[in-house]
Amino acid sequence: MERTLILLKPDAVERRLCGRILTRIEDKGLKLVGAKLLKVTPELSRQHYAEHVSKPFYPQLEAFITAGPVLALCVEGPEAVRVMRELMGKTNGRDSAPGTIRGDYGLSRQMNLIHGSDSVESAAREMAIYFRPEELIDYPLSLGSWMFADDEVK
Ligand code: IDP
Ligand code: MG
Repeated sequence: MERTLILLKPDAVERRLCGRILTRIEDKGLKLVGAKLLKVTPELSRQHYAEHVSKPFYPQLEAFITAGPVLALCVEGPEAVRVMRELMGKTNGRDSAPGTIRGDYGLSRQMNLIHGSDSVESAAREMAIYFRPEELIDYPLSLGSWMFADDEVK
């Protein structure tokens, strides 16, 4: 079972798309284990986007991600990291397939609504940035046994 860090970015909050995006995550069968509305500070942005800090587009990215609140989520499921990246679509909304979140709701490379960790290692690093361990809730879903068979989870 995997967990991944999701951010519904300031454009998603501003455009009031959080409910629709969350519905897609729930509909897929992923389980919500953490949720928090917060404002990303420049320092938090540099920590989160460490791999991009030296890139030419970083100042614009920081201005965007700190411009309003984000909804930080931690979701759990089999191969949750890859499953979420596929639900999200490609980075640029113009290149994302219809049916994906970025493909259905946007046209932008920067204002692409949602962040999802790109590997299990990134997920662990990013979850620790946004959530204290006690803010991630372990609980069984009563219909969990109807979502996938036991032998499908590594
Ligand atoms: P990802 O979110 O699909 O993993 P990354 O390449 O890791 O994409 O970029 C992180 C975020 O930085 C993107 O989601 C997008 O908001 C922003 N971004 C990426 N490339 C550019 C760019 O060339 N100009 C402006 N913003 C960008
Ligand atoms: Mg990335």
